[in-house]
Amino acid sequence: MAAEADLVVVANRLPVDLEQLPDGSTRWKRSPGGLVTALEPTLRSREGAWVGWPGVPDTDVEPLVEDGLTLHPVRLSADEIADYYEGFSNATLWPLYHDVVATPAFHRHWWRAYTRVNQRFAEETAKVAAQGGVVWIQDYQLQLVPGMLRELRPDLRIGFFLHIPFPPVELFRQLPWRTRVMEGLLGADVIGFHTEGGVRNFQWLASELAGASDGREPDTLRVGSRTVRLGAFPISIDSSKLDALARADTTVKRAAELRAELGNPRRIILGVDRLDYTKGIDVRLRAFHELLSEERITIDDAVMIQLATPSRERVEHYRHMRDQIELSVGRINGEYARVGHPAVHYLHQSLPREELAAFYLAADVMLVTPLRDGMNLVAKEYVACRFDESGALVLSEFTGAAIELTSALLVNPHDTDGVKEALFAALTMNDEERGKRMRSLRAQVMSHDVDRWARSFLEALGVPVPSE
Ligand code: ADQ
Repeated sequence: MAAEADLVVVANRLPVDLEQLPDGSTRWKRSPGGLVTALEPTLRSREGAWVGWPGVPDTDVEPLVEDGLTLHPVRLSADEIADYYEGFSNATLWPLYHDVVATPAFHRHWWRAYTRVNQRFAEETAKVAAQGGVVWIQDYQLQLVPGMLRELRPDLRIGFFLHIPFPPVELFRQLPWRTRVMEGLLGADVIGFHTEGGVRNFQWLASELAGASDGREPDTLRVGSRTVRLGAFPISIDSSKLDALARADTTVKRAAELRAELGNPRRIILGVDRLDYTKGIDVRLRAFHELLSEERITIDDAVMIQLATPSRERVEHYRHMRDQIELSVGRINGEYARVGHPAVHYLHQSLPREELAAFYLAADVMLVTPLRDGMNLVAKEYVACRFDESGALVLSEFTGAAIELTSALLVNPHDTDGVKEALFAALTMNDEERGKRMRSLRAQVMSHDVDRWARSFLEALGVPVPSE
């Protein structure tokens, strides 16, 4: 059994996936997300642990110790994945917290599974954390864990970070279990959001639903005898690593190759998303379609590439949305493509980082049009790749990123004419204006990376972080 850990990260998923091979055996595969990259050095330097589901249901897996970091798997059954994860997390909370852009479903048996699974995460974490240790819980799947863990282990310092928007007051109040969720979150010592808007919404609801009162210092709440600190901690990316990847000869060469393969159009428009109804992929296809049909552009002027990572394919709403998007792509190509020259190139695939960087570098216009998004890392990744200080970013106002990336062309994704005009402006912008905007965007993204984000949260939680 691994030693107890001073710093424990708790997330729905482990930073590695257990893969089941055809012969029934299993092996670990690393799944390097931004969060892992940001937290790994701190976790390793503090003999840290990570608690999460390994990605395969109904399987008992022993903890894995790797380089001083303990990976502690939580067992989930196939039914629990259906009810806690695909159900309550992704068909209740996800649409509710994203401004009900899809209708949330409220089912009592989903809620019961969510409670049961959160309790299991709390119990597993309680076993792993050292006396007086620090626990950092991630995201909407685990909102009850802070309160449950505090019951089990009042000695711990507990942080919680929400990666998606915290919704407006009237929307959160629709949740039948709103008080339980609020009390769960208030078990933390520090609760982090991407934006100040999230902090304000939470503050109001905490006093309304859970009787919290304002603390002595700004952005603190009194809950019984405890003080809970709230804060906006906008997440980011490993900016310098991505900048270096984009500058690599192989990436520059691949970007030129991509342009040539597309037939050297004057402009390339790019969209990159997890295939999700919050991302507004339909919005940008509509804007592009209308510019073509109004003959303001042709496919020699501009082609569009949409990269979409497969996501949540077992949830009904996602299957329907995928059909709709593929129908639109087919329709645009049917009307405007020539043989060997599609108007829209659509890849329903997840690409390696190197290839993704080449796409960012090849694209003259990046279209990021979510109806609602906690942050949106894609917008920041595009900026980090533009070491040439070129390229134009069209960005939805309803992303967390819009608060920091004010030099983008900001759009309201519900306003098709507005998106269309911004896209046209981005396609026709002069070099000087484009350069000015991109320099300002890069100044922000290169100085605010994911390491700074992790450091500022852990410092708020009272964890001294060693400098590099
Ligand atoms: P997501 O909703 O997944 O994250 P986002 O922040 O855009 O959204 O991150 C998506 C990631 O997937 C990016 O790193 C991107 O490069 C990658 N990706 C997308 N399509 C890809 C493809 N086809 N191939 C390879 N990689 C691809 C949630 C919240 C966000 C918040 C993050 C972090 O919804 O609002 O920014 O967490 O907190």
